[in-house]
Amino acid sequence: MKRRQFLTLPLIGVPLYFARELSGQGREQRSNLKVKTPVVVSTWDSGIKANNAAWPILEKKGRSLDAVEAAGRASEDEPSCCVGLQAWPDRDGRVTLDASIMEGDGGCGSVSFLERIRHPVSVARKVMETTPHVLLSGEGAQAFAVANGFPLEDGRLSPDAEKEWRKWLEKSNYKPIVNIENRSSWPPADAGGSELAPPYRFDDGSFNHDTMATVALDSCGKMAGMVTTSGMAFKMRGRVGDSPIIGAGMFVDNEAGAAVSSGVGEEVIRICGTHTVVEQMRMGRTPEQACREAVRRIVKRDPAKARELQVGFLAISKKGEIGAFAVQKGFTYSVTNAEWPKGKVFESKSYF
Ligand code: SD4
Repeated sequence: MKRRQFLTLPLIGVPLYFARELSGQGREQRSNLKVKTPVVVSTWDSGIKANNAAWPILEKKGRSLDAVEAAGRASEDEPSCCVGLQAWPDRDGRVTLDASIMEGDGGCGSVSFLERIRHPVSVARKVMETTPHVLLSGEGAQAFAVANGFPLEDGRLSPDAEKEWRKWLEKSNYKPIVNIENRSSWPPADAGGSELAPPYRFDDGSFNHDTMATVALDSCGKMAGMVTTSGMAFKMRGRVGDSPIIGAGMFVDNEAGAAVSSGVGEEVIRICGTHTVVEQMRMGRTPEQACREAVRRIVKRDPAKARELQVGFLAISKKGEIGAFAVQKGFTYSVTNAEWPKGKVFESKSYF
């Protein structure tokens, strides 16, 4: 089942135990989960599949960097609303992808606004390993990918994405407002019902939307992380979220820990989300406490807005403790190691 379908099945008539699963409730919650290493941890229930691609590498004492890249590629191959070329597009009907990858020694690479390339996470790794830069974007990122042997795919939407985009178009009235940054009210009174930002929730109440992010700690004690996403569905063309921004959507430091985020990227960028989480762990906080502090900063900035959006942080300390915290209920993560070789899903605690 696709992630979006999983999150949006109608609740009427669904047995109670299943309804609880839909919101993520009913999953085990653990505050201080100390696990055997090596270990790989990914966002959401679908993280199990990502972990399945990473675990054989870690199990054979492979590198965390190879493991997280394999997790990203598996997610990018999987049809879903939210990752890879089959995902839902921007408001102009084009799929634009963001991805990043980082090692615990500070090596990192990312791509943003990348079109028609199937494996952005691998392009991000190429940026890291073969250029003096950290982030390549748009046409330049695409040209770099093609020059490095990544095939240029056709730009057609998947049938599911086409359907959802056309449905969204029926209601949206895309009319950018001049100087919107200077308006004090949100949405501006003269917006005339236009959709100024991607919807934080879809009509069925489910949140927009699910990034895949993975962190791994290998048998040498080295950490790596990756994030791969199509960003918020129906975003403004050119919009880039937190996922390719090092320290926002993902941050890794072997001396402290690693963290990733999923949710409304603008909120994460504003507080340098995952860098905040890792610095909190460096100061002695547990991963859950560190994630909670980042969430607290998001909620404090605008409590009313925070009620309407989702952000989840997931972190692992250098000691192999795992923790998460989210603005809303329903943020889950998948853990795979020798104890749970097929993976186990946990639910994070939340502010609301
Ligand atoms: C973004 N954080 O582009 C990403 C989107 C996302 O679940 O899903 N998150 O803002």
